[in-house]
Amino acid sequence: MKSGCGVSMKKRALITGVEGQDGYYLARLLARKGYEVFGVVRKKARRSLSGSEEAPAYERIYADMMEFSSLCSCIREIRPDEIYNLAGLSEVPLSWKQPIFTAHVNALGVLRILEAMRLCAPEARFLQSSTSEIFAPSAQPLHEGSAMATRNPYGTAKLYGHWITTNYRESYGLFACAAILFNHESPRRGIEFVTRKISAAAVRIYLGRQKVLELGNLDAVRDWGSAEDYVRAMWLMLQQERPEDFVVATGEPHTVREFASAAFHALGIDLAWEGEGFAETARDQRTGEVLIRVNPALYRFPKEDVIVGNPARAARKLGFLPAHSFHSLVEEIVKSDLSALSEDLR
Ligand code: F7E
Repeated sequence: MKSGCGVSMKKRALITGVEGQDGYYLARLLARKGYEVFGVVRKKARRSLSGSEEAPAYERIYADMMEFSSLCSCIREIRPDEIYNLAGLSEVPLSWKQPIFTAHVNALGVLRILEAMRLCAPEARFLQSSTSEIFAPSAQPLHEGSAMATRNPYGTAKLYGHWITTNYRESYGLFACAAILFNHESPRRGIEFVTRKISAAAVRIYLGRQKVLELGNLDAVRDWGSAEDYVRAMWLMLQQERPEDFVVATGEPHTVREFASAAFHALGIDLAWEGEGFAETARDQRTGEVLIRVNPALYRFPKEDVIVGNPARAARKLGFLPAHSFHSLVEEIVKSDLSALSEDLR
């Protein structure tokens, strides 16, 4: 990008939800690409960074997804070239406990920021972080044209965010697109998601700090990719000539049971599964101790089906291929938990 007097200027990116998992990786990616990165945060930080903490790769800018005027001022001030909307509640079960908040942020929040962009920076490019939860369950891998139907307040609010992005693209001609992200994980994933829950518990069991891990539906199938990879797809989408939506997935189905086996295996523990349904358990093959059992209270209703994506279009049009395999991702998360917990115990 060039300024009026011909001096080369850095591109400017604005990220909402910058303090979450994806925000961390996206800000880091954009900073490495030479962008000036601005991260929307709601509150002033209460403490300064401790010596070992990494400095964020972005400058903080204060605004709130509930407050339209704050988003307008922030966009007017930054004049971003690219806006990445990652803000929102992301835990599906929590969206049942906070359905109204979920709708305010995950649905109307998208509308507020799109309106702010339309009024204050219509030339900017906009990416909505959409989700596989907008699709009707299907035995077939889900693609950009798959039928949409939601099962929970999270998915329903995200579906609004998805469609309003399409509406603003088609009716106002904004460069606005949605990355339809399937489950994506990293060492920075919250402990409430099943991948980090399994990894952290496996490490605690390995270190003798926990006896048993309780899980819900072991047969649930997910398409787990890497958050670090998926933010690269987001960036690629905003570098295209035309705004288009893309499924961002690996195309590989894995059950929760497989994830747990891989996580324990990364620590040298091989699991033997036995029993069925609520009575299923996993024992340490060497010691015979039960390490995993099912807790029916952790099942979700309505019962979920397989959620797997078809990443063909992103590979073909964006040249996007994930760098992590399923096993390298599991190992990365487990190793990170192992070093963090070993450090804490020192
Ligand atoms: O569940 C099953 C659970 O909570 C994955 C978010 O990023 O991805 C994420 O949503 C699966 C589900 O993620 C436990 O029933 C079994 O089938 O890690 P999760 P999620 O709900 O799929 C989508 C694409 C998003 O957009 C969301 O924002 O694992 N499961 N046992 C369990 N899940 C949890 N959390 N805990 C269990 O004990």
